[in-house]
Order: sequence, then C-alpha cells, then structure tokens
Amino acid sequence: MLIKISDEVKLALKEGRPVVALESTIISHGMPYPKNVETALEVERIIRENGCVPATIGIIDGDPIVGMTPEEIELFGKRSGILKVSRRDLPIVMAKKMWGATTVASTMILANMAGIEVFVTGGIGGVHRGAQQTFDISADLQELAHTNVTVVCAGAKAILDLPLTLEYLETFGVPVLGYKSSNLGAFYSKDSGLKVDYKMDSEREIAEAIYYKRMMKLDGGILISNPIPDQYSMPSEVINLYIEKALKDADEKGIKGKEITPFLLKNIADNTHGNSLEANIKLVFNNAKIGARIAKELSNISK
Ligand code: PSU
Ligand code: MN
Repeated sequence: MLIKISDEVKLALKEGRPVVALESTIISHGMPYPKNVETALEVERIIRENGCVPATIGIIDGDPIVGMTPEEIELFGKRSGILKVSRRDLPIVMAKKMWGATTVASTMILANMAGIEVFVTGGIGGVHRGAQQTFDISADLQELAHTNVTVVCAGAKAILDLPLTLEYLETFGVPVLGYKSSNLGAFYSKDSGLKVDYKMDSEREIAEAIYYKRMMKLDGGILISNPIPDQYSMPSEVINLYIEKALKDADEKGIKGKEITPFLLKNIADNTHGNSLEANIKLVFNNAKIGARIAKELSNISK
C-alpha cells in the first residue's frame, strides 16, 4: 500500500459519507506547541460536529497517512525537525522513511489519491512579493491547477503578492470563489480589497460548482475564500506593518525557499505578541465549519 488510510476514513469513503482533508504543515511549521495540537484537534471536532469525518494527512516513517489519530497528531505537534513536504519532496521522504508535514500541495495530492474532494486549511501559498526577481511561486498554485480538490482557506495573506496570485490562478483556470463575499479574504483581515471571481451565496451553490467541475472533467482545484469573521479580523493597516517588518527581517537574514513562509508566520506572531496566532486559529475554525458543510452538501448531490 502506497498510502495508509485510517479505517474510519476508508469506511466513510466507501459508504459515500463526507470526508474533509486537513494538512499538517500548519501543525508542525505554522503554529507553536501546544496550540498547534489543540487547534488541530478542535478543527477535527468542528468537522465532526458538522457531519463529516476529518482526515488529517501527514507522513510518518515514510508512510503517507490519511486520517492521523489524535496520538499521531500530538507526536507531530511536539516533534522537531519534521520536514516540510511539498510535491517534489514526497517520494524522497518516502524513500528515506522520514517524517513529513504535508503542505497544501502535497495534502491535495494525497487527498485526491484517497478520493477526498474537500480540504480545509488556513491560508495557501502563492506568488511571493518580488517573484519577478526571485521566481518564488508556491507549488500550491500548480497543484490547484491540476489536482481535483477544493481548498477552503481564508484568502491569502499580504506576505504574498495577491494580485499576481490571482492572475496566476486565472491563467491556470482555477476558480476563486468567495463564501458570501465578493472580495478575497486577506487571512488575518477579512478584506484584501481585491475581487474574487464569483461570490457564492451558500454551501449548496459551492457544492454544485464542485459537482459540475467534476462531471465536466475540468481537472484542477477550486479555491474557496472564506474571510475571517468580523470580530476576529485584524485591521489591515496594523497587520501590514508587521508583515512589512517580517519581510524586511527575512531579507536581512537571507531566508529563502521553503523556509520563508514559516519564518514570516513566526516573526509576525512573535511581534504581535500572539495576536496574529489567535486570529489564525479562529479563521481555521471558521474554515472547518464551512468546509465541512460544503463537503456534506457535495455528498448529498453525489448520491
Ligand atoms: N500560509 C499560511 N499558513 C501556512 C502555510 C501557508 O497562512 O501554514 C503553509 C501551508 O502548508 C502552505 C505552505 O501549503 O505554507 C506554503 O509554503 P510555500 O510558500 O513554501 O510553498
Ligand atoms: Mn516558495
């Protein structure tokens, strides 16, 4: 077996019950222990409360696991030195029997192999600022271009070049849909000031779009932007100052490649004394709720 699917997830998929995939880079590289583990477990609880089975995905001793146990999530959250695994890293980590945290890209790959169509996360990778020079464009975008998984996020944060990220997704035919919003979320704040492709008015409408995309054999993902709820949204003028500082620090320290996103997240959380981390946690919970409801509607349509 190339991938290990938990018995619970396997049974749910066999019976046509809705399953929601979750990534593990957010656990190992996105948040500090123990908040990372508490958040991951609460996200699973919210997904169950909304009628779906959660499938947290990660790689343990070279085995891709779809549906980690709470104990495995705890080990994952505590362990240091877990590799951040995107598409290119996946076969190597398997060959070397290492532990790996899956990014949006590799979680999409494994979810798709298992037959899971909806995936909930916080934010996706995108076109980085200065990509005209650095070529730093997250592999998440290419995965969205090709792999049939819908990703529910809170938009993308201003560490990225958001207009270029939208252009890239347009070129590759990835629909960017706003859940009850015409504007793209900006992760910590609810409004990036940029338009999504379509405002969607209900979970049902989104599920129908996923269904028709599948039936029309239009390969590739769909990106759902579910903006952070008003009461947790940070003012963009404030958070953008911290983002600018983080980008400057990264530049001065010569941080490059896959280290950049985790570095920026930690730098911003430290400098906001954890405020950005709290916003991050709240937006993931909100995504879990909406993502689960979309998956539930989709399973009703697909029957
Ligand atoms: N953006 C966030 N939080 C995250 C990530 C992105 O707001 O935790 C993680 C996700 O796992 C995403 C990865 O897939 O970072 C993107 O990394 P890169 O930019 O190196 O492709
Ligand atoms: Mn990158």
